[in-house]
Amino acid sequence: MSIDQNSVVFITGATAGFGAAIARRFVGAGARVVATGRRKDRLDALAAEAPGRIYPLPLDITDRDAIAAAFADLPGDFAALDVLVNNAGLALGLDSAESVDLADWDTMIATNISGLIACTRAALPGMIARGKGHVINIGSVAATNPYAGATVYGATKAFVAQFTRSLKCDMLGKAVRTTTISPGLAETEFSAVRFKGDHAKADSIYAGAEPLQAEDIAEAVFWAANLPAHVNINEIEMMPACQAPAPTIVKKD
Ligand code: NDP
Ligand code: 8X3
Repeated sequence: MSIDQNSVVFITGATAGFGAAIARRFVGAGARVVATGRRKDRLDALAAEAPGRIYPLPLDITDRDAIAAAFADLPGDFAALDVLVNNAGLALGLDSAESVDLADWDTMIATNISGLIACTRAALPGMIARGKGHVINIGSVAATNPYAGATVYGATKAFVAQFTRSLKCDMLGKAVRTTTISPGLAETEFSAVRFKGDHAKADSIYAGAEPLQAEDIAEAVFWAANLPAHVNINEIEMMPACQAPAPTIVKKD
């Protein structure tokens, strides 16, 4: 469907990284955006960039009741959602499975899986009733490329990819498209979150590399959304040129 001034896009995690860039990309094409996330000051600052086009809506997607209320109470101009971008998510730590803090695993599952499915469930009935919609989920190359310390993070993203594929089956004949965008190394606040504010450690992830930027992911999301309604992009996997899929590993001696 073509994205224009009549389009409404709901984005989770629009306070930073991909989500903020995705919001700017859609607003740049004339769309109205519901920008959500927990940090209200960031949402307000984003909304000030395009008065009247961005509705700042504080939302913690681990809160089921808050999700239901958020989708039910959208103001008129922002209520008829054409696109839901399930972007909010995180990785916590790189600890080995036997010593990981279970609370970190729980938080990743609550956000990357439970939050994403609840937002999807909330958006679908309206999209189906209006005869158009698109659910775009942010996955990760970690879904298919395992690495040490990403047991649960990678598994949550594998869930996202399979959920998106299965959702397409449910949506056949209902005019709702589903897409997974699976990025690799991208420079955002992701690593600072993963390392719990240790910016030196976070910066070392990107040092000497030329990672993807949030705008690269935003462009892919926008492209998939802006294609004609009969075209469904199932999945886009994208990496920076300096990254390659992981080889299998063999431990010797
Ligand atoms: P950032 O840390 O820069 O942004 C993450 C966003 O998620 C923030 O806006 C944050 O908002 C939001 N968020 C986190 N938890 C919650 C919550 N409980 N409720 C609502 N919003 C929440 O990271 P990225 O932009 O890089 O990450 C975006 C997505 O992309 C994630 O799903 C991540 O897993 C995925 N990804 C990232 C890659 C990378 O290398 N950067 C690569 C592949 C995938 P707030 O804190 O204000 O709530
Ligand atoms: C984020 C990319 O490789 O750090 O999903 O897991 S990676």
